[in-house]
Amino acid sequence: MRIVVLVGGIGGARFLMGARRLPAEVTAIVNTADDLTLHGLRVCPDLDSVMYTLGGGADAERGWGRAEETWTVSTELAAYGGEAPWFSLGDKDIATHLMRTRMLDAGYGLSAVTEALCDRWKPGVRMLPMSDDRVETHVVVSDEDGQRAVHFQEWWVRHRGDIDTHRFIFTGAAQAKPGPGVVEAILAADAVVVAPSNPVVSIAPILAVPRIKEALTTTSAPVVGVSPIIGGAPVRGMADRCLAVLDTPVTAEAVGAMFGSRSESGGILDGWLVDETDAGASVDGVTVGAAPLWMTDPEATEAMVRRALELVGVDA
Ligand code: GDP
Ligand code: FO1
Ligand code: CA
Repeated sequence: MRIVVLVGGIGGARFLMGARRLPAEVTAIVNTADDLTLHGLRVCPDLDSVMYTLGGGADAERGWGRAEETWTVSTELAAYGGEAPWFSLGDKDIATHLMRTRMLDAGYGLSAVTEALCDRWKPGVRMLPMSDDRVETHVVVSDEDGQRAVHFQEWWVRHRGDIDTHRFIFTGAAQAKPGPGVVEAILAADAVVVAPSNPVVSIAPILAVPRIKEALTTTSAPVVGVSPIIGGAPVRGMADRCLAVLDTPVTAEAVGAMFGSRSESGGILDGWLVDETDAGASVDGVTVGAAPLWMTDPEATEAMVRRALELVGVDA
């Protein structure tokens, strides 16, 4: 059994903690549009959240970066006035970015670099960046300085999304090729699952790579999504602020409709799993089911993955 899971960072990582318990080969296609270059280092927050979480090295409380982290480099940079004061890299984390940047500079693709980093972390799933090409989410905002585009991390971390926001742009996505193995994995899958990741800034950038979207619409595997919205709110993070930018209601039903029906509306879904609280939700052309969607531990999450697969007739 081959399962492909589309994921962002921490929500995606938690979901994979359950998915990897199934007797299946799991391939994660990971968002790379949060990535940035800082102090000359290439930083890939969603890839690292997944790799550290599945590898047992993540700071579970913070949701990003390493456990038992120290901040010496960051403090020293600040003493020079050279720190982006709203975005700090931990010392242990910096080693990852040094290794990644060194390999990228030597000419390896991000997928090859990720595979090499995973030799250490052994995440137990195959981790594929959505693309080896550079794709970055930029956000068009306005304030007293006028209208401009800022990097996603500046919008998310510095402004906490609390700024007049017009739209998200997935710079480079339209020209980006899927990463090596991505299309092949989708076409060879027995099921494709959209994790309960942020639909606007984690899943949408993956879908913005044209040949990934095309593979999702043409694969013979069913595609089932799991809602990150429970009872009208995201479980954590700022998906509500992101959805507001698109004028999309913060409901499981509206997010399902946003992804849309594969058979009827040029969307990607055959099935959509919502929390029991949201039972009764309906999405045109999509089979909607309800189950407990709180990822309290890997066992509960495994049960949730199984329910998602059952919804589209796949028995794991
Ligand atoms: P990020 O890239 O680190 O922001 O993480 P993701 O995009 O992968 O996931 C963020 C989303 O995970 C948020 O919108 C949350 O609502 C969702 N999420 C986190 N924990 C849970 C949970 O226990 N259940 C469900 N259904 N969604 C969750
Ligand atoms: N989030 C913060 O809120 N503040 C930070 O200083 C910060 C640093 C950081 C460094 C490396 C990394 O991989 C992630 C980091 N994050 C930080 C999290 C990240 O910006 C976002 O949560 C994600 O990109 C949203 O998925
Ligand atoms: Ca993310």
